[in-house]
Amino acid sequence: MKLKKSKFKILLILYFLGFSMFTRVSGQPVPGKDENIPFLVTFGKDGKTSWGDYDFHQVFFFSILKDYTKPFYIRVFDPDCGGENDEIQGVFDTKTMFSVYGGKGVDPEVNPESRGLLKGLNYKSGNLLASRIFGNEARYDNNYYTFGPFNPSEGDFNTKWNSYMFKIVCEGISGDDGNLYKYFLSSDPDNNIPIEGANAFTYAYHFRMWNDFKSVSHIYPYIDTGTVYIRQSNFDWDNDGTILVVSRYKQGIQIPISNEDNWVTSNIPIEPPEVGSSLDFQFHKRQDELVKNNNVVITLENQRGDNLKFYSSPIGGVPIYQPQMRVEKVKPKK
Ligand SMILES: [Ca+2]
Ligand SMILES: [Ca+2]
Ligand SMILES: [Ca+2]
Repeated sequence: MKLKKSKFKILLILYFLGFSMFTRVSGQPVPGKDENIPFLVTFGKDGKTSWGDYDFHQVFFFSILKDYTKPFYIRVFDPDCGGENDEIQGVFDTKTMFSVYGGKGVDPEVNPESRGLLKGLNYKSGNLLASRIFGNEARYDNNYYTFGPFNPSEGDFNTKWNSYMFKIVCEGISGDDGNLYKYFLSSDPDNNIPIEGANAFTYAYHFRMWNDFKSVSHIYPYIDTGTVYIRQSNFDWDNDGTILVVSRYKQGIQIPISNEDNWVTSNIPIEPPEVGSSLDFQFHKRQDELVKNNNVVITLENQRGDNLKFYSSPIGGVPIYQPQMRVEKVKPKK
């Protein structure tokens, strides 16, 4: 009887663990809570690519479940380039434009050009809902600017995810400094109030590493059905320590890293237990010498050349390595 009770308890715990993993609400801050990334980064278009931004723009998507029908806001933290947080080159003379898009043409699953991966393609597809250019503005330094209100039905509806898609494009339209910023999807214009079931994702993650030895940053790509291997590309990693890939199945495989102003790519095999879950790309800083102000870009594609999404709130939760999966794999079939 006692055994039965404890078994039931374990099942109950497992059920709620699984349940909370899928309904957990933390996709609102970008970078996400589990990512431990200090800032997103976009340089003015006159910057040098050796400072860590190869295309001077960054595209992020927000998905909002159909059930949510109230207005929402996109809050940008430190949208200006000057004062605190930002990376100065000479003097602060950079202008950055943030633009919010909705409507047809936004959904990156239907319209690959919307992903913003290739120069010259129309990553500004969709209806422009709001836009603002920021220079060196003390008012928004270390502070929020709020876009909105937006109506969820102004988005591009995606049936598979039962969600409306929105897009925010950040462009360094002039100057050469690095604009560091963050986003928060909120139901309130003045506070960061998460929206249940919402998430954020990008296809080309441009971010800043911490300026300390101890902090490990993470990004969480989702492995969709049919993935056999993925091809990773990392840019301008400044030879800063190691990048490890961890999953339910992988204890931690080290991938080749870039140094200064170069891309390094490699293939990573995907095993069946990893499909339908997230991978954990871990960014460990080198320990002998502190690499400061390291900006880096990561993109992934599958064996068909289709790009993978990095979710701010990992789908299925943060993957934890489960050694028994390896044992099961090598067990001979009866
Ligand atoms: Ca400058
Ligand atoms: Ca900034
Ligand atoms: Ca760098």
